[in-house]
Amino acid sequence: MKLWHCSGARSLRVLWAMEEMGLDYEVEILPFPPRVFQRDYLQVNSLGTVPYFVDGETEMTESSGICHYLVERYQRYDFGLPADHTEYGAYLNWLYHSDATLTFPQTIAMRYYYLEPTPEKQAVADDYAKWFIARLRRLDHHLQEHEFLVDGRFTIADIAVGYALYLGRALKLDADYQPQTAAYLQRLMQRPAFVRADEQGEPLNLPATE
Ligand SMILES: N[C@@H](CCC(=O)N[C@@H](CS)C(=O)NCC(=O)O)C(=O)O
Repeated sequence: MKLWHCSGARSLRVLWAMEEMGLDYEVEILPFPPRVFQRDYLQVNSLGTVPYFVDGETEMTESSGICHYLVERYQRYDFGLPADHTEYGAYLNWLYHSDATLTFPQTIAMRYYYLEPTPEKQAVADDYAKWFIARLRRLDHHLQEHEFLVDGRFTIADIAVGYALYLGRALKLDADYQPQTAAYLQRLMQRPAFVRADEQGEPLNLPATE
């Protein structure tokens, strides 16, 4: 299997999952954003986004979906839940929540704070940054009573949601995290597989906003 990755980007979900599972993989690290700095990448993935993932005939572009694929395809329920598990619905909900609800407003904030900053767009970025923090409400509440998202153990749901918290930190939105949420992110970042995944490539270096 092969992953196309940019340091700090959503492809980190996949790299982290492959490291946790001890899978044999190949990784190609690209500059961010690749559609600007590595134009020929568009011939590999016409979207120009990362992750891009290939495993035999399978090719995928959705970070949380690829983590789910790895659990199912390789029967790695040590990192996921089977469909007959009582918390299966909650598990899928966190997986979808991670990108559709949490990372979506973050990427708009990132785009307008850092990649295409203009005075008018600053207000849009501020608005989406606030939206992201508001959308943490369900997670904040859950973490008051639980160490992990489902089944009392670490799964790919923690990878998918944990990455959104990690990106929020890179975007300097973490001052508004609740204490239990900040502590959860710290615990996740101490996992050896996260450290191995995160140290691949140059750190994502966002310019100062002021
Ligand atoms: N929903 C996709 C989104 C992929 C995506 O937009 N990735 C961003 C990096 S976090 C990207 O490649 N942006 C570069 C660009 O838009 O040119 C996923 O979860 O993987």
